[in-house]
Amino acid sequence: MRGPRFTAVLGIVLLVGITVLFVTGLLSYAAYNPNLSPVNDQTPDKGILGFYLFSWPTNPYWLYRLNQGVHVTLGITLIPVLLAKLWSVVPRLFTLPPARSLAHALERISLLLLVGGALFQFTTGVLNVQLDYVFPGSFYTLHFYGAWVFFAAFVAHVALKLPTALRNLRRLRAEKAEKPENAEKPEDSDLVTPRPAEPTVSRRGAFGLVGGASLLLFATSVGRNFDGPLRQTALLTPHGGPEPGSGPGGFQINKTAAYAGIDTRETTGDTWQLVVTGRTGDVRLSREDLLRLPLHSAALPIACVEGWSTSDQWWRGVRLRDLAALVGYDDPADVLVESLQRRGAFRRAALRANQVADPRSLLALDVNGEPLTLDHGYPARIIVPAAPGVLNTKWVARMTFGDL
Ligand SMILES: Nc1nc2c(c(=O)[nH]1)N[C@H]1C(S)=C(S)[C@@H](COP(=O)(O)O)O[C@H]1N2
Ligand SMILES: [Mo]
Repeated sequence: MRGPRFTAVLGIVLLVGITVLFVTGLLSYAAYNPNLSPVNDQTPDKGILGFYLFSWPTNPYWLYRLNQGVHVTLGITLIPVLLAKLWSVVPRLFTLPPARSLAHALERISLLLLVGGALFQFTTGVLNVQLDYVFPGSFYTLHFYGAWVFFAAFVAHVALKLPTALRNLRRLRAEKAEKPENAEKPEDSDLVTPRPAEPTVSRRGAFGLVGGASLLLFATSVGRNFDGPLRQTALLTPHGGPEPGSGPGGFQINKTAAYAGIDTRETTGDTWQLVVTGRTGDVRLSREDLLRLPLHSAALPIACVEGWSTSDQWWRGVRLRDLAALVGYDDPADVLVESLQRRGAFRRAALRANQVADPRSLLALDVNGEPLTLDHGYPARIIVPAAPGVLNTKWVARMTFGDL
């Protein structure tokens, strides 16, 4: 069963899959506005690795939901393929002599980065999806640098191996066409175990096992991208947070107010005030004041880096560009949004001018026809089309417009 055909097929699946993971991963990184220093940037020393960064667009409004859904769901689905591929090449690990030439030695060292990188990326990714922040340092930093190391080794590996994989597949197909009985003959390759035990499963059976395992993982995680009964099918990747319940606020809650340490006394009518700062100084607004400004609605999802997202929710509130205009920015300006929250990672986030300018970008006061629930950010939260959930700051206390 172990042999060039098995390895080549799995390798080509991974070639396509990992390339998609890398591209969606880089896009996800760009979506965080990591150039809006210092708040959004966890990797200030990225140097040329940030060469491709661009202003993340606000169209189509489901862009991040799709990108991150593909990144996380595909990553989970590829786990059995990755493990099977590693298993299929285990004999290579023990080839003697360990290095036949300098080129061979370099190739084997690159495998360390390739295999180590793959295990590192898949492990940190899965842990993040499961909210298990057991690793030292920021997930963001580890997964970003890990991706570059892994992908560099991956590119080198593909350049070295793709011709062999394609040649093997072509040769095997030709042999099978000539003499069908050859298809079941042992193949001649150092991937083949010299003294194999009696096979207990056919190669087709092995592909079925890998594909079936992938399908099972897919079916038990894709539901994270939807609300309602579909979400219940995400058995393997529960969010672990509180059940959002039903009603207008009945969609996924990331961090509850209690978890974020929000003091409810600070959110009440007489205490809470939004401070908006800009060219013309400070403006203070109560929730009542905000409700008297022109209100607009937008149907937008929340889409988290962890790969879960909600369907579109109806948000109503004040346009960010109207708030910018209140403090002297009729032209687009960036904004730093700060929460009431005092501790924790997501208490502030910066948005770019193009995000502020979009008429659907709101400081939301209501959702689905009711005032925001405390867990969804009452008295006011940010909602921006196509942006990652982490930029949608909850329990907003202060907004500072200007060039960031
Ligand atoms: N103040 C504050 N805002 C926050 C967060 C937070 O922990 N604190 N979490 C962010 C993240 S990571 C996401 S995905 C969304 C989730 O919004 P929801 O809980 O309403 O679904 O809120 C964002 N806003
Ligand atoms: Mo998130």
